[in-house]
Amino acid sequence: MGHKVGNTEGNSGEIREPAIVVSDVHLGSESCNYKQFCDFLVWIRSLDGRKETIKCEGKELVITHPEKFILLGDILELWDPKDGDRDNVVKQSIRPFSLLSDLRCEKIYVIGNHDDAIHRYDEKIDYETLHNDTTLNVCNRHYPEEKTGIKNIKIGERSYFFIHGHQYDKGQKILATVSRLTGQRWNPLNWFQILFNIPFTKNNWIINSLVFLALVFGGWYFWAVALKPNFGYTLIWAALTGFFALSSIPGIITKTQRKFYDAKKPKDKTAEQIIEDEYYQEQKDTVVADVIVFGHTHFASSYVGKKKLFINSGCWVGEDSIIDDKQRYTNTFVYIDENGAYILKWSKGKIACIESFPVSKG
Ligand SMILES: [Mn+2]
Repeated sequence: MGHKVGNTEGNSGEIREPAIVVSDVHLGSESCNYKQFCDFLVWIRSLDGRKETIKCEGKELVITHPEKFILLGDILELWDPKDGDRDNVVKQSIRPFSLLSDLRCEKIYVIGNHDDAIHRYDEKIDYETLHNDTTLNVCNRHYPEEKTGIKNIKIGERSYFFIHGHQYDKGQKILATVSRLTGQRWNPLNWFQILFNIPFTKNNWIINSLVFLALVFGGWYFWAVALKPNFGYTLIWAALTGFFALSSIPGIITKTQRKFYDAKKPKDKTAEQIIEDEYYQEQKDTVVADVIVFGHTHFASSYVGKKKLFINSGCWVGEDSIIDDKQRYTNTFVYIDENGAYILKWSKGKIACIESFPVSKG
């Protein structure tokens, strides 16, 4: 095993063995490539004590077991799970997390926007020791975290910084601003999502919405015509109406929110588009690293600019497709060793090289 991060003298954490990065698995969502992701984890486990050599842009790449496995955000789909039901997230998480915990390496879970609901675990899970003496660390916004005093992770000659990437996204600005002003995470859709996942609401939201409407309109009739204004009845009517409003409206919103997200998300943008289309604000960037690895846009790609190399780790949802004349691959991951970084694709047990960023020698 290589060196452990925790070097308090320098500003870099350093590792000697590779790191593997995945993002945007969206476990529990409609289009998550759950089975392929599990197979991929089994393959990583099989690298223990074994090497796999592939061809990457004319050169040989020797893949070995990682020292760090970085989950770079949106691993869980807590905003828009299949059928709005968070039980689907639990169902699709048991196997991946059991495979993950078995891996003989350090696991870093960086929280994205779709799994922001678990941000409290940032403080609760800090280098938690698992059954095989490896550690799990949950990071709120990026890795490494500020509180460690470590600015970046050095692998070979390059320094790396890992961030989910919604920080570069205009569409996420309003949420971030309100959260900063109120001092608490603000996400109205998440609030409705949680209310929807109360079993009584989840199972009966349609009938509840009919009861709600009947109470609203029936209430007017009884109040004005049949009973005449009466404080006691009005109070009961108001309480019942409120209860059924809370038991139906979250269902209606949860079931229609996908349209809202689809219209708003900057999905499928390349690293270049995200960095150059004003998403990325240079003056606010205080990251000290040669390479920024991020996800969020579901487009495995790279960009050199702003004196940095940006690598997008892609996603594990949907199929390979052509977007704006560019080939977009899914089921991708970033492999980093002392010789450079690589965007690779997992495809039925075969590893394909999408792009490579070797450290220039000499
Ligand atoms: Mn995201």
